[in-house]
Amino acid sequence: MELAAAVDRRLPELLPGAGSRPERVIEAMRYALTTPGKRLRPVLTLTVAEMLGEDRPEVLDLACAVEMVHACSLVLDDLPSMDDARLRRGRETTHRAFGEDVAILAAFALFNRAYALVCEAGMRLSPRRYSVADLGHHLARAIGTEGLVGGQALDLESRERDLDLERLEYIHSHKTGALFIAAAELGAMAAGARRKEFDAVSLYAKNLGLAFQIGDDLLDVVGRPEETGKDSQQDTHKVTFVKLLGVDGARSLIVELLEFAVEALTPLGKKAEPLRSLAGYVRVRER
Ligand code: GRG
Repeated sequence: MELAAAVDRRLPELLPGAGSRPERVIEAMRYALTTPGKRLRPVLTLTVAEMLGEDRPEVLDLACAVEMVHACSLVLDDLPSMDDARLRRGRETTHRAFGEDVAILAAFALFNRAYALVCEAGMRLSPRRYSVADLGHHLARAIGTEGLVGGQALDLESRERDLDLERLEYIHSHKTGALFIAAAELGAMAAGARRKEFDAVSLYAKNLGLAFQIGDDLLDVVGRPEETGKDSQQDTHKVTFVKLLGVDGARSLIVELLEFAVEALTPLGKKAEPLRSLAGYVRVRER
């Protein structure tokens, strides 16, 4: 995909140059960030902005900031005290390659680079209707206790006996959905979206993100490590939609959520076609 390739090209340019200090941390940042991933969240930011008429290069930096937050969350998620994962994107996880101390520092360095980028790109874009503070605030809210951290915390403390739909939806829509929503909203804000446009892409992203995470649970059971780049059956001790609804039930729920996502785009008409295609991709993905 062309937009994902643009993200891949830009990401390494946004990190401190070779030879800068602290070398090992910067090397770990580069490792965590530039190992090939699907780049779905930054593609979402770019697609939304482009759909609403904003395609200046600064949007690419905003999108890369979203990918940096995602990369940070993966490094933290993989740590021994969290998921204790061995493989990510087909390679050793960052803490296994660099040590836990360096991995934690690299995660927080990526996190802070992301906020700096949002400020830099936001100031240059200076979008109609939204301030740089709006951009930073939306991203911050998506990550903290009302977002990724909140979802991850409940995920970690949940046991099989806690398996219920309401709790699962809370976990998934926070630990994964929140960054999808922020990615789409940042694209909308960069383009100076009107209320109706903003709400439509936000609702679309909410359903897309939830469908995507259920797909992730499904791939943990039925996916092939050569495709997913991760070990299978990592979630056996966790509460997942697949455990609650079975493989077929989880598949049906993905289809239903993607239909909701596409329905949310109705007010945007034909111009939302690229977002409909993105939903189609999430439906059939195998990695
Ligand atoms: C402070 C940013 C921050 C986070 C702290 C660790 C944590 C809280 C949250 C974990 C969130 C997390 C990793 C959720 C799982 C999301 C998910 C489905 C990841 C896989 O995404 P893909 O498939 O991966 O898009 P690629 O490798 O393609 O980028």
